[in-house]
Amino acid sequence: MGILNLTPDSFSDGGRWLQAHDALDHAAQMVSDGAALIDVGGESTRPGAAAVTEAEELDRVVPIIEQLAKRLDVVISIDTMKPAVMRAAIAAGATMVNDVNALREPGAIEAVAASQAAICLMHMQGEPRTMQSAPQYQDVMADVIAALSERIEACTQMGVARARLLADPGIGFGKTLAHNLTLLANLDAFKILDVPLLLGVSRKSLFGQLLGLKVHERLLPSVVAAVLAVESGVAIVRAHDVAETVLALKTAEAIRHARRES
Ligand code: YH5
Repeated sequence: MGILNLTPDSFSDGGRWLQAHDALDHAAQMVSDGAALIDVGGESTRPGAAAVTEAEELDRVVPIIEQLAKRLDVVISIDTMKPAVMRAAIAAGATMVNDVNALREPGAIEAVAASQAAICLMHMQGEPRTMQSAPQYQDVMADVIAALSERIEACTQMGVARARLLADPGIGFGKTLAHNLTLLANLDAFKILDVPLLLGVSRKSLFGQLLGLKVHERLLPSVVAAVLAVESGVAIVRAHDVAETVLALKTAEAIRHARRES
């Protein structure tokens, strides 16, 4: 899953048309590099980032999704917490909703229930603005699995087929470095949820904390973590650097395929 960020700082400030052109070019490049999905996001969930209004987010994502759906043979995912954005994105051609808030916003389950869109339910402790202030768990594995299980049940109770759901432990969303490492080291335990897993580690702060690297220096650890995640059973990895991630995953897959016992 290639990341297409449509926040204002993400593309050149050469006006709306140039920005849209750059975004579509970037998406086409990710597909050519091997992305099977493009995750379109118009709101920032970084700690301390400015809130984006619904109108602004719709303005950013809907025209791009329409163009992507017309031009590229790829699954389009919408990364949003807002029910109105989910509805508009699905109408524009998105077939997956990726919600870091796991459809907890009032009206969010209803917004996707009538569609056939796939839904990624991500775990987050707290809310984006404050989640990194003092993350606490009794048992991070048990707590995150229980919270995701509760969201899966909330969706199925509202008539969303379990076959449409994916789960994501939410690396960096209300977690310390130790919490993130525990989750990454025990991804196989999430199989108990009985839905495919999605994971986002690309360029995240845990690599800054662990290795002292700036955002632009985090390619190698991001790719290593992606390979380990897929080896632990993760179905989809969300990545900025699609070309490098795909090469690494293809290599790991070829080696795994040659195993004698599988
Ligand atoms: C995710 O894990 N993450 S947005 C801070 C960074 C780098 C990257 C500089 N949406 C996820 O990518 N959706 C985001 O440090 C997501 N899983 C799913 N399903 C945050 C992000 C990032 C944050």
